[in-house]
Amino acid sequence: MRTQVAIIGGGPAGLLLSHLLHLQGIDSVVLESRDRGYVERRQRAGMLEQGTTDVLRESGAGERLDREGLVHHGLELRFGGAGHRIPLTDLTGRTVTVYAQTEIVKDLVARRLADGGDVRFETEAVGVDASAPSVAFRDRAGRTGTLECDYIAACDGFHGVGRPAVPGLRTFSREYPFAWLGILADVPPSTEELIYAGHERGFALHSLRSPQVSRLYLQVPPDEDIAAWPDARIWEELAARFATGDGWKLQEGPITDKSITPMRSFVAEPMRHDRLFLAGDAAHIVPPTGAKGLNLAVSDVIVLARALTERYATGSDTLLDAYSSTCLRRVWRAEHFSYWMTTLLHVDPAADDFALRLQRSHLDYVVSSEAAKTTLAENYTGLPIG
Ligand code: FAS
Ligand code: PHB
Repeated sequence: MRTQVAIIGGGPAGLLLSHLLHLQGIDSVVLESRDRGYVERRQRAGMLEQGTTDVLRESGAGERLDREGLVHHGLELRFGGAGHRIPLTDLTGRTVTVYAQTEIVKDLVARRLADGGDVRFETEAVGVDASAPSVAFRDRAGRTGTLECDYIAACDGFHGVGRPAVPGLRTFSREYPFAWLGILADVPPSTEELIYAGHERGFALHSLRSPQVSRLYLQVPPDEDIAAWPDARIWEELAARFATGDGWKLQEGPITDKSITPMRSFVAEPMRHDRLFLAGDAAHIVPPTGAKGLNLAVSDVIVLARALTERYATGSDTLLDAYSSTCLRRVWRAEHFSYWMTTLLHVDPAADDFALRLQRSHLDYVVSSEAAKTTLAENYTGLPIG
C-alpha cells in the first residue's frame, strides 16, 4: 500500500487534515483503531473558535454546523452569588459556536467517504518509520500490513504511537489536583450563554448542545469514582455551585451520559521528526476550562495542510521546516490561557486563605477591568492561526 500522506488517527485532527489535503489534490489514508460508531459517539469538546468554524465552512464541511451550531457572543463568570457577562464579540469582533465534537467528526467522516476518501476504521497503527516513511498496521481481522508514504501525520491523540517515534523529545506537563465530572442531560439549558462558576465548593460549567440538551461539568477530586455520583447528587451539587441571589434556577432532567476527565497540561517538543509530524492531542493537552483542546488540534492541521500543499506544489520545505515552531507559539499561548482560566476558577485543595483571597481579588479584577475582560475574550475566541 502506498499514499502521499499517512494519517494515524480518525479524530477531528486526522479527519480534517485528510479533508483539507483532498481539496488540494493530495492523497491520504486515515488509519483509525476504533470503529466508526465509537469515534462518532465519544463525548468531548463543544466550543468552537471562529477560526475553527471558518475552516470547516470554507472547506465545504460546515453546512450542518451553520444550521445547527449555536453562535454565542458572550459568556458569564459567576462567583460570590452574582454573574458577570464577558461580551466576547463586543470586545473582539469574533464569535464562538457551540457544536459538539461528535458532530464535527460525523460531518468529516461523511464528507471523506462521500469524496471517496480512504478511512480505515478498526485498523491500528503498530509501528512508525519516520525516515523511509511508512506505517505498520493491523486490521480488525488481525491482518498486518505496511503503508508506505511521503509523510506521516500522527493525529493519534495522547496515547498514540506517533509521539514515541520522535527521538530526543522534550515534554512539559502539569497534573491538576482535580478532575471534571461531565454530564449530558435531556433538559433545556438554564442559560443562553455558558456559565463558568467559581465557587468555594468547586468549579462548575453550564454549557449546552441544543435547545433541548444541556452539557454540564463540575470539579471533583482527581481520582473520583463516578459511582459516588448518582444523578440526584450531581444536580444538588451543580445547583449549589450555580446559586445566585437573583432567583435564577437550574433546570434538572434525565442524565444520558456521565464521565470523569482528568485534568492535565502537556506539551511535547518538537512536533516533528524527519517525515513525521505530530498534530493535536498527540503533541499537547490542555485542561478543558479554556475550550482549547479541539481548537488547537484544528489550528495544527491548518498549518500542516498549508505546509504539505506548498511542498507538493512548489517543492519548497520552508513551511514544513517551520511547522513545529509555528504551532508551538500558538500551543503555548493556549496552554497559558487554559492554565490561567483553570487556576482562576477552580478550588485548589491545598490553597490557604491567602491564596483564596488572591483568587477572589483576581476574579473581581477580571470582571471590572475592560483590559482584563478583553484579554480573556481575545484568548477565548481564538488568536490568529499561523
Ligand atoms: P483524538 O484523541 O480526538 O483522536 C485521536 C484518534 O486516534 C482517536 O480516534 C484514537 O482512537 C486514534 N488512535 C490512537 N492511537 C491509534 C493508533 N495506534 N492507530 C490508529 N488510531 C489510533 N477539548 C475541549 O476543547 N473541550 C472539552 O470539553 C474537552 N473535553 C474532553 C474530554 C475528554 C474525555 C478528552 C479525552 C478530551 C477532551 N477535550 C476537550 C479535548 C479533545 O476535544 C481533544 O482536544 C480532541 O479530541 C483532539 O483531537 P485529536 O488530536 O484528533 O485527538
Ligand atoms: C463543552 O460544551 O463541552 C465545553 C464548553 C466550554 C469548555 C469546555 C467544554 O470550556
